[in-house]
Amino acid sequence: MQSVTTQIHDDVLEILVNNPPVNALSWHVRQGLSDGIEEALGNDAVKAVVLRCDGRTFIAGADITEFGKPPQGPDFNAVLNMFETAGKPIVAAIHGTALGGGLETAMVCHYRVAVPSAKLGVPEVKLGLLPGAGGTQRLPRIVGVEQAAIMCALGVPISAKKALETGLVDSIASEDSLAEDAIAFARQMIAEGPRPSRDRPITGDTAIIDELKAKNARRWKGFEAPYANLACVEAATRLPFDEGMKFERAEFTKLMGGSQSAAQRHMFFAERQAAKIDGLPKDTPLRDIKKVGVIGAGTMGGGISMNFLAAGIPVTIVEMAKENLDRGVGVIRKNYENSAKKGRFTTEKVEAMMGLLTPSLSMDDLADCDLVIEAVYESMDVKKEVFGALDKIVKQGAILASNTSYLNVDEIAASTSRPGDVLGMHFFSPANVMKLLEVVRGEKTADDALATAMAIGKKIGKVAVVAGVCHGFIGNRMLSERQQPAIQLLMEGATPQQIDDVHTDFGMPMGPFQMSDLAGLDIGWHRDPSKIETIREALCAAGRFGQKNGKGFYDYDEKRQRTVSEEALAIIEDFRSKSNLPKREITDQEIIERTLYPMVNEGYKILEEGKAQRASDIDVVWIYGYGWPVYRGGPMFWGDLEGAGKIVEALERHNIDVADSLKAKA
Ligand code: 3H9
Repeated sequence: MQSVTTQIHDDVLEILVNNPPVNALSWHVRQGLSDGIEEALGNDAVKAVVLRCDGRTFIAGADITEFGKPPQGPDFNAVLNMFETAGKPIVAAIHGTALGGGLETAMVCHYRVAVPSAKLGVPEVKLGLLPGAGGTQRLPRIVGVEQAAIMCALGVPISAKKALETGLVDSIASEDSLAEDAIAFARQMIAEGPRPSRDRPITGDTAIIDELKAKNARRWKGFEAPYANLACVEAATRLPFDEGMKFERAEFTKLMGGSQSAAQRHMFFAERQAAKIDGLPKDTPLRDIKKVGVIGAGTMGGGISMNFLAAGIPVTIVEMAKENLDRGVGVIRKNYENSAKKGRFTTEKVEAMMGLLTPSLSMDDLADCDLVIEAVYESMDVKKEVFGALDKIVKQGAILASNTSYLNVDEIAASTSRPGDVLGMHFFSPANVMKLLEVVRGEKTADDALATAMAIGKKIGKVAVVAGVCHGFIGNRMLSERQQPAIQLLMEGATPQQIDDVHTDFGMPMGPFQMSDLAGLDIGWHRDPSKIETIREALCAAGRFGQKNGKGFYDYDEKRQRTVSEEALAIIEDFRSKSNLPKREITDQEIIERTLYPMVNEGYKILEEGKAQRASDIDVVWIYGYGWPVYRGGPMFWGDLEGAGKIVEALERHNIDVADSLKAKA
C-alpha cells in the first residue's frame, strides 16, 4: 500500500497521507509528499493543493524510530521548502493531532483548516528535542513570540479553538466533512495565492522567555531542551529566517546527539511497551469493570478511589469506624474542592464525582463490585482476613486486588477459593497524583484478570507495569538497595545532607533521608526508647519522627523546608562513635557507587528472576513512581550509559554481590 496518494478534484489536488498508526513522517511519506508537490506544480489545471491524512490523525510528527539511523529518502527540510515555496496555495486539513514535524508540515502549508476536536502542538521538548524543521522559526511568525515560546518550551498542544484565536488555523471545518470543507477553502484561496510563513513579520514581546524560565526553574532543573527551545524562539526574533534556521539546526543537532534526548526517546517507547504483557495476545478478552470497591478510607484508599471517580467509575468505599469513614470522605471532597478552586475543573464536576462515591461501614456492600482493591494496614494476617471475607461476599468473576507494597500476593491469594482472580495493584502515594501502578501478577493470576487490571490502570490515567511476586516488587525492592547502604555510609562518616545532595544533584526530587523523613521514621518502630540498635531507633528515641513532627534527619519549618539539624547530627555521631568503624571522608562518587549502582545491580537480578518483563519496565517504575529524572532514562538505561564494566568494577570493590547477567554484560 502506498503511504501517500493523490487525487484530482477539478482544480484542486488532494495529497493524502496514510501511514498507520499515527501518519509519522517516515522516509516513504517524505518521498510521497515531495512527489505530490511535483505533481501539483507540473499540472497547469491544478490551482491549489490540500494536504490531508487518512486514519485517526493528521501527521503526528517525525518517525521517532528513524532517529539515529542512517538517513533514507528525501531530507525533511528540503520537502518542507518545496511546500512553502510552491507557487500554488496549499491548505493543510487537520484532524486528530498535528504534532511536531506534523505541525511543521502544516506550517509550510499556506493555510490551515482544522476540525473542532483537533489538537496542534510541538511536543518535541518532551523527547528532549525541539521542533527542528523550522518549527521554532515559523511558529513565532504565525502566532507571535509569546504563544510560540509557551508552545515550544512546554510542549502542550492547543485546541483547534485556541489555534483559531492565535492564527495557527484559519478556519474551522465540520467534524464530518473536513475533506470537502478543505477543498472548498482551498478554492477560495486561489485568488489570495500562497502565503509563506517565513515571510511573515514577528510580533510580540520576548519578555515571556525570561518569565517562562523563572516560572519553571524548579521543573526544568537539569533539563536542556526547554532552554534550547526558548533560545531558538528568541533567535527567531532577531535573525533573518535563513540564519534562524541555521541556529535552530545547530541546537537541534546538539540535543539529538546528547544523552538527554536519547533517554527521553527511550522513555517514550518504554512507556508504551510497558502496557504489553508478554505471552498474552493483544485481544485477550477483558472483564467489564463497572463498579469498584475500595477497602480503607485512609490516605491510600482515598487516593485510589479518587482515580476511579475522576474516570467516571462508581466507587464503594468501606471503613470499619464511622469516624474514619467520614474523615476519609471529607478528605476526598476537600481535595476535589481545592482542585476546583485552582480551576482544574468545575464545582459541578466535584459534585458529579462525589455523587459516584458510596461510603459504607460494611464489606457486604461490596458484593456487586467488579473490582475490589484492599488498602488496609500492611500486615499479612490482616490482609488474609480481609481476602477471606471478600471471598465469601463478592460476586464470582470480580477481581480482588491488594494494594500491598511488599507482601506476598500468592499467600494473600491462597486465603481465597479463587486465586485466579487475585492480584496486586500497588499505587504510589499520593495515589491520585502519582502515575505509576505496579500490577502484581501472582502465580495463579488469570490472564484476563491481569489484562483487565492493566487496562483499567490505563483508563484511570496510570502507567501500569507488570511485576512478579517478590519482596517489594520492582520499585521498593530496588529502593531497599539504596536506603540500606545510605545508612551504612552515615556509619562511615557521611552526613545525611551530603548523601541527599548527591541524589538531588543527580536529579531526584529528594534523597534517601528526605524520603525517610517524609515517610515517617517511626513506622514500624518498637516504641521502646531504651532499645537502640540503629540510627533510626536513636532518632525515634529522641522524639525525632520525621516531617510529621518537624524533626527527623533534618529540622523542618511550617512549610516543610529542611535545614541541617545539629541535634540529629549529634545523635548520629554518638551512635556512630559507639561502633568500631573509623570515621573517614566519603566522596560523592562513592555515594553514587554505593547507593545508585546497587539499584542497577538489583534491576538485573529482578530481570534474571523474571520479576520484571523487560529492563525498560524497570525504568518506567522508577521514573513514574519515584521521580528518577526522565532525562537520565531510568536506572537501567542510565546503567548502560555508565557502562556495565565500570559498575561491576565498583560493586566488586565495595564487596557487593553482582548479578550474573550484569557481569556477563560487562
Ligand atoms: C519530531 O517531529 C521532530 C521534528 O520536529 C524535527 C525533525 C527534523 N514516530 O501513543 P500511542 C507509535 S519528533 C514513530 O500509543 P495514542 C507508538 O510508539 C516527534 N512511532 O497512541 C505506538 O506504537 P505501538 C514529535 C510513533 O493514540 C503507536 O504509534 N511528535 C510516533 O495514545 C501508537 O501510539 C511527537 O512527539 C512517532 N512520532 O497517541 C508525538 N508516535 O503501537 C508522539 C507514535 O507499537 N506521539 N508512535 O506501541 C504521541 O504523542 C502519541 O502517539 C499520539 C497518539 C498523541 C500521536
